[in-house]
Amino acid sequence: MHGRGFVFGAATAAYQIEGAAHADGRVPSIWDTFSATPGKTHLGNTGDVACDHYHRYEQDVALLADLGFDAYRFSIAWPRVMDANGRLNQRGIAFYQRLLDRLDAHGIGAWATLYHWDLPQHLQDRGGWLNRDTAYRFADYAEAMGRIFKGRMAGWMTLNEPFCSAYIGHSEGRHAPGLTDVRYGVEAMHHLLLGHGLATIALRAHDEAPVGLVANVCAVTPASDSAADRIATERAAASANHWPLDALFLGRYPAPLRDLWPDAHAPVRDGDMAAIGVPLDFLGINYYFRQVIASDGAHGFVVKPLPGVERTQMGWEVYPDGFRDLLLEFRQRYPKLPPIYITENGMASDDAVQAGRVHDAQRARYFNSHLAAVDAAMRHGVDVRGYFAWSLMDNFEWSYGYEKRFGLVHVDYRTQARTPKDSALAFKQFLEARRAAA
Ligand code: IFM
Repeated sequence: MHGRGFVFGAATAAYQIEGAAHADGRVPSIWDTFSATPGKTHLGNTGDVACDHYHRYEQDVALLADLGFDAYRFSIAWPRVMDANGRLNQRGIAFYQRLLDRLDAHGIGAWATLYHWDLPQHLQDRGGWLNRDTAYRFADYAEAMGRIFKGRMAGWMTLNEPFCSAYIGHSEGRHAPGLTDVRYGVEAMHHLLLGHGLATIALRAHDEAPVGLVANVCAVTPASDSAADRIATERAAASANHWPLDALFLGRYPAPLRDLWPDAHAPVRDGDMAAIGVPLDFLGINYYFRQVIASDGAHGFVVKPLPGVERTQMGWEVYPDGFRDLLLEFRQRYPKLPPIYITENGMASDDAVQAGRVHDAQRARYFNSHLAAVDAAMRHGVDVRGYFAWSLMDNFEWSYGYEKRFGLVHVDYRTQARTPKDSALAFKQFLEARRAAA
């Protein structure tokens, strides 16, 4: 990680920061609908204004540059760049051209995610990810983005965290579109991954920048040595980690999912698994925490929080060893594993500005310990090429609204003032020292 080519960046996503929900021809997304539905988000918070990044992107890119990052991971909002008839919206596209111009001016590499959960509502009205056709519409969108932004990206990411889109959105209902049937989650995952495979080919038809998919993964540990807890943990690992990754790199869905969800079936057609398994230039990994798993007494599992361990504002356990162990596990499990970028890692804390400073010592420790875990995995031979902190700034944390603060930079949502937190200043020092040593 101290080598020259290793990329250090910060990450965001469109709906979480942009705001300007009705500007310049943007059409509604499933998150506009979901967050406007009473009871779905903390205090009814929405992304209508968020960090107003749509109007403040110049300041935000300047902040990124000042902190010393050489890369920025952001997402393109599909509802901003295409209308309901699939026609391109030039005013929405112009925003991303302006953003890319600013990044270029500061010498910051642009890493664009095509889908960070904001499906256009008009596609949801036709079944969304439960409709196979959405995978083809996603490929059309990817084709247009590859053509328009050819030569401007350092890297492309098709999907962000298909587990969350599929399972949290369609099986648990805590995310848009808010459906609650385990069978829907399994169908949605298949169409998402099919869309990813088709989009990868579509991007490559125009652009040479590396293409990858971003998966969230979670360390899982059995609560006891009992056979029941160990089997439950295998099932938890299958759903939390291996579900998309086995499909991408082994050409099949993990067997324990059949025991976990016996009534759910992926709608696989001939050729789908080959399309999903298109070789990737890199895999994006998002890691945050560990879960301790016990059997639920039937064919499922429950999470048993360990008492007395360090946790974040989300209640997530701080467990850097799990990060190293997962990276090592993936290298063993997937002979076709491409190089890895850590596309998200970070923590939420209840931060406040005091006399112009934000003292978030826990976050600085979190970054240190997790970077050390990545470094340890690299020393054991895992090919990691970059690390993106989540997030550049506090933002709309989905159903948790604005209560949870993941930013390196504090955002006052009343005034939109940005204040780099102590952890951002520590990151800046680290990046300066690294540059000086290079
Ligand atoms: O804020 C989210 C992000 O959108 C996806 N990965 C996890 C982050 C923290 O919950």
